[in-house]
Amino acid sequence: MKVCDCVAKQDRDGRRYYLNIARKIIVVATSLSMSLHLQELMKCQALLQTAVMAKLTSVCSFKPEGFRVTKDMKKNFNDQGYILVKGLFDTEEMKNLRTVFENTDVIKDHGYTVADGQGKNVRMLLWNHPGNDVSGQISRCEKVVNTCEDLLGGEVYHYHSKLIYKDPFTGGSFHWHQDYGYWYHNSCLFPDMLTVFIAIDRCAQSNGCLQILPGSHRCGRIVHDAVHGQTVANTERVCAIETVYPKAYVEMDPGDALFFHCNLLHTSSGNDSADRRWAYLIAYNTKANNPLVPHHHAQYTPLHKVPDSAVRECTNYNDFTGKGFLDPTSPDRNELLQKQTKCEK
Ligand SMILES: O=C(O)CCC(=O)C(=O)O
Repeated sequence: MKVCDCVAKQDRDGRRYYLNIARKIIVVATSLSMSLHLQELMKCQALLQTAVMAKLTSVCSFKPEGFRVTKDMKKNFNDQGYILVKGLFDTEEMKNLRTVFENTDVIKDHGYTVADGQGKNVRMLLWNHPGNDVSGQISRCEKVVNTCEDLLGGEVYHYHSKLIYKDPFTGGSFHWHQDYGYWYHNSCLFPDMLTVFIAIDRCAQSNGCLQILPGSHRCGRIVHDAVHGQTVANTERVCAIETVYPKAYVEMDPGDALFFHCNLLHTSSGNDSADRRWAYLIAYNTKANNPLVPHHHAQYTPLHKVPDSAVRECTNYNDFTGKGFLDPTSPDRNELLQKQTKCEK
């Protein structure tokens, strides 16, 4: 039997059993230097990779009238650890958000860079409170906050937000991690937290879109270590989990939003393309999970929700009062970043 046949068969007849056999055959064939055609081996590996790639199944489209989390969406979130809402923000809303980051000095004033250990740079700005500019309206608008509350089952507050900007060719990667791998150390006792990843630019495999292991949140928090300035999930564990919950690429259009559980394993590659990849990430915690000890992110602070129309109507692009940026010019910066490396995002 050809190795490829074996891989193809696993696709038809049952994912894990045949997949493991195929993997073993490749390893054994390689180690015994069997007269396996190189082409055959490569074809086999390509098939294997396609075979283990998961499809995104927890996907819905935003409908402006009375958008709420349905039973199915909640079940999908519980089973898969995420829901992808296509078109949560429209072109006009995204244009309004872009104005904040593109037409002001906010990135120059508050942005900072962390090397990813692979020759590229992760660049971001981070703030702890929503504020009143367009980005604040987004993190307080009902279609986002109500969705988080329905998914987590209780009142939420803004834990922090980030702009992550992966520049063409130089934008860095994020190693495999769970957000709760960081937040656990902030004395948040329960994994009742989530992140909303909003695509500002098209996010594709070529420019370093998010990659997730759907369902992996059910494994609970796994051990993380500090590697290359990031908090990284144990590699062997991630590999093992990947055989059970194969990887999916989360390709998104501007305005799409991924709501994902804080124990969902995720990563993203560097940007190897000429296309910018900017994303706005908002982290929410539940009121009932207020961190035991105050730290560098927000303690419970009531969130003043705004109607969805506020995002489009907002004309505040540059008054950032009260946002509490992580200050890259502060003398405490190194200490802050070290802290961040250890236990925050
Ligand atoms: O923006 C990305 O590609 C990933 C960001 C991320 O994983 C995070 O901030 O937790």
